[in-house]
Amino acid sequence: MTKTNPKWVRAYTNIALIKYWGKENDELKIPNNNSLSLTLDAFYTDTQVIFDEPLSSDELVIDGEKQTPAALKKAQIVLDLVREKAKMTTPAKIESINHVPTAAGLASSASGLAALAGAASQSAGLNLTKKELSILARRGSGSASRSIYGGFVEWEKGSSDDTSFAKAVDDAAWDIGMLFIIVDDKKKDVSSSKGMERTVETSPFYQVWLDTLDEDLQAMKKAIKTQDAFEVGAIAERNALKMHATNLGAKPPFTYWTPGSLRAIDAVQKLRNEGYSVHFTMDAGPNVKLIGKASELDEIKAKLLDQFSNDQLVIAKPGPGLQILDDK
Ligand code: 2P0
Repeated sequence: MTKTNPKWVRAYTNIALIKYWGKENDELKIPNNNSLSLTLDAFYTDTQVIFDEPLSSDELVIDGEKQTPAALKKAQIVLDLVREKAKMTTPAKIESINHVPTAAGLASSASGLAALAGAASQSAGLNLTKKELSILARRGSGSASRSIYGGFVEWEKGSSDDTSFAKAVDDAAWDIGMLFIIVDDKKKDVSSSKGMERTVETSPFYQVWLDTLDEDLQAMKKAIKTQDAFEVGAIAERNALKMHATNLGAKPPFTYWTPGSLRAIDAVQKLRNEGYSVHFTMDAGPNVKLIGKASELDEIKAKLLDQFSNDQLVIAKPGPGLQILDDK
């Protein structure tokens, strides 16, 4: 059966302030710990899925370029789950457009897989709840579970496919935002999936990470509730440094940091010494993300232009959750 009334669906990327690092179940992508993120307005993916009988197999086209079967694999996890729910076997064509600044190298699996979960289920005629969409997106990529919602979002680890999903925590409609320092746009040597797997299996620091996670999470929720941007940043920075420390303890050790990352971190510390309410976080790559008061970010960006180019500096404000675009 062909079901096509496909619409474009938009999902925004999110950056974790309490990181997801390690899986309890690789296939189901059930994490070892809860994570908490901020959805951002600056980077997003638009996706449309067309289930089409004449196609002989699934196709993935990103920014006009047909992707390899290897790249298609992750997307097919989501497509297969949607086909199973909709009781159909029709192949699909996925078309995606990533809206990221040219130099960014930030094409994110979070926005990509969340947009795909929304677009595929919409096109198949499934009327999924946000909870169901979060579960579906999670099966594509863990962090995508959080991009279903806007503002601050917590992904509760749960213990099974049905109980591991994200929830909105706060709409972030207050003075908070992020500034990305793009120091490098090359493909990373160790993918996040491989990196977290190696760390879970071999790093003696990993258990400490897990043991102190709940304390960070509770402190973060309190800081969000009191709308304390300085404290949100301070907790996020400590949590990120701990996550990156687990990687240094792995066998063999690895790091996502580059000399450019350290230059950016140094700049953040100098800004803080000057009195700005600013901290940083980093993910499975060398780019550095500043967390601060949205109202200070233009001034901070102007100061950073001494050391970084305009293309390397991107301000992001809190963004919305998944959107169906009726008029695209
Ligand atoms: C996060 N990261 O919480 C953490 C922090 C990177 C560092 O989620 O294996 O692409 O597809 O579930 O979601 C990146 O990992 O990994 C990530 P899979 P994903 O944002």
